[in-house]
Amino acid sequence: QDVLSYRAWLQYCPVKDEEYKQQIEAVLSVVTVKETSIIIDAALSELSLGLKEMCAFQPAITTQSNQNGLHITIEDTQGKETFHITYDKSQLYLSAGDDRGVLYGVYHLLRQIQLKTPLEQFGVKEAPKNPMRMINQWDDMNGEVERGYAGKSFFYDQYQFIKDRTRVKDYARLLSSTGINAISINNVNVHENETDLIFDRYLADVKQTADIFSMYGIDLYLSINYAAPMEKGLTTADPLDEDVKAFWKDRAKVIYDNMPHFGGFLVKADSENRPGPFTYGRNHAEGANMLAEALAPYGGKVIWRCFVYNCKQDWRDRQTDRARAAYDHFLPLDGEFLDNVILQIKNGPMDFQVREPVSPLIGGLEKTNYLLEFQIAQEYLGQQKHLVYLVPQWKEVLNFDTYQKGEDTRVKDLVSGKVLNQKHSGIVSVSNVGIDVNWTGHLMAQLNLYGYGRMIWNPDLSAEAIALEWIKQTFGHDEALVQTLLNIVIPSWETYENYTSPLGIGWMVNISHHYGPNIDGYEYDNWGTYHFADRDGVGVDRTKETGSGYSTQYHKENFECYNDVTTCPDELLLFFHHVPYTHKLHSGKTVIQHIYDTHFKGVEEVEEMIARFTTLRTLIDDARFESVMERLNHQLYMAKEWRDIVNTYFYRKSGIDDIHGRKIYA
Ligand code: GCW
Repeated sequence: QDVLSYRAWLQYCPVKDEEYKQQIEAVLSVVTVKETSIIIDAALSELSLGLKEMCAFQPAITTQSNQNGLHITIEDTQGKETFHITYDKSQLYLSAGDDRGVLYGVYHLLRQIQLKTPLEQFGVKEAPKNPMRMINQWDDMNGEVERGYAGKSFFYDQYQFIKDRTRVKDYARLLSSTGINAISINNVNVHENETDLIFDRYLADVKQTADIFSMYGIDLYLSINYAAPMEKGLTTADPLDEDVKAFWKDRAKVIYDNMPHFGGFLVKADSENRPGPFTYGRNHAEGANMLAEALAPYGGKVIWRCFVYNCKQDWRDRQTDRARAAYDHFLPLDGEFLDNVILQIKNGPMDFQVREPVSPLIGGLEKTNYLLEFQIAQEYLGQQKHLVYLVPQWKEVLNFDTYQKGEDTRVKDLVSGKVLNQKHSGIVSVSNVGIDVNWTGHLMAQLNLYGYGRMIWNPDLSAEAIALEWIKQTFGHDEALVQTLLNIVIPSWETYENYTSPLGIGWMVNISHHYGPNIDGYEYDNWGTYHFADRDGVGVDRTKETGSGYSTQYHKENFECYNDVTTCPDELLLFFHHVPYTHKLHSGKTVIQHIYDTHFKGVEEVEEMIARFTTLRTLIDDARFESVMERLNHQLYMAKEWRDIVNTYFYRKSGIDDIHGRKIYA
């Protein structure tokens, strides 16, 4: 059963329907393809593997076009990474824009067979919505994964690359099957040893890894240490210093001489104690452009993170608002970045909380390339011990209307480059994998990895459609099973929100490891993450008139909506306003009653999740069933902890009873 967990959604289980199998064999036993490339080779071996496993035959690959079967062609005019499949009189035609398009087309065919789609419905025309579809690993070379909840790294151990690269290759297969085309392989926090990834010590290993990923159409990037020149003997890392510029130009040459297909650098600078241009009195455009100039001759890119804020804020300081930081730092630099610099912007202004407004930088920047950053790892969302399906959350972000160019200027169209015509654009996310056999610790967290790739390929796929695909490929087609699992995953984000921090306020977690409830965990610390609960009320005033003015970073329509306590959506109320516990929500409930109700409800929903999952005992193999069940039981235990701690905390602050008289530990 470990095999099933390991294979994730590429299980290629034997097709039992004989008739279907024969139909597949009739059209796929011969594959005609004239072009070759390493990517096409990878696509063909994946096709052979899939067909062998599912239908017990292997296709004959030929260059002769007068054969029956699958015909693969490349039409440059079609656009990069696109594919077009037609089915006609027992012939299949796959015409692709380039070899990546061939790979994605082949994965599409394999997915359809796994989904038992009738051949007549194989026809499709696909183009990815987002040009860059990236994954960030937060793996350290000592073998740890920062915010890793699925065991250690399968890239590194004890400051060496792990020699057996099977895992890396299978990861590349999983990612490319969902359309991912870029990856950074080390943590954005670059420590001493990782600084050497761009030096002789590790370059050969990096190249070997890059070669594996490029077979699957995935460009490799490295996170770099902005102070690397100083680790290597220079006295400064000042981006305007000539020796520093020469240092990076020399590094770029060495890297690209070794790896012409290298993607570029990912940089976390002046963020959470990492070095950056601020140390030298330079701004972030100066800092990023210097690197961009070094990489430009080779077509390399600099991905520059906007997660810049004062992490040493004193809780006594009521002026500074962390939520404002990214916009305040980067909006004034709009238009100053070179065209191979791409900013990377977290989806919210804080840090991957269960509920945040959309970062106003998206919708703010006009003349800058950028990527939207999500986190698949559930750092603040139950750390892959809780079942939380993230696609519904991400889709809310993508569908958010920024009003940048008037009504209907949605995030999904901005980040895809469609509205502003940036040279580079797309979406990136922090990975959730580790060396655990099932990749993600919680088996159900595989859905978030799968869903991320599918959603950024096509943001108009519904969360249900994506989950359905994953469930069938992972657990099979039994109708009761499929429906039950769908009913479990779809509301799970809301359930998690119900039993954790209410109404958009966020945090309330234990310090540093971020797991489990601790309402005042961050309240009297630095880091800028406060809820300001007192005996009368709770929430952060971010309005223009009396608060931090964060609300003014949005365009008029959103500004007015958020800034006014009467129009601010309930789910974000405490993010924008400090209100009394007796404040009435749009739902008609008071804030305090909402807190009690959602917390009791959240626990009940987890109980229901367990009841539903229990009905699947005979429909899922024991190993996978038990592993999920164990985590669900833990989730229930934690949900109760959250419920009781949150309810007790706010009861003690407010002294207001639950109108339903349920048990609160006064
Ligand atoms: O959320 C914080 C995490 C850090 C992380 C940082 C970041 C890699 O707690 O672990 O560092 O975000 O995104 O840089």
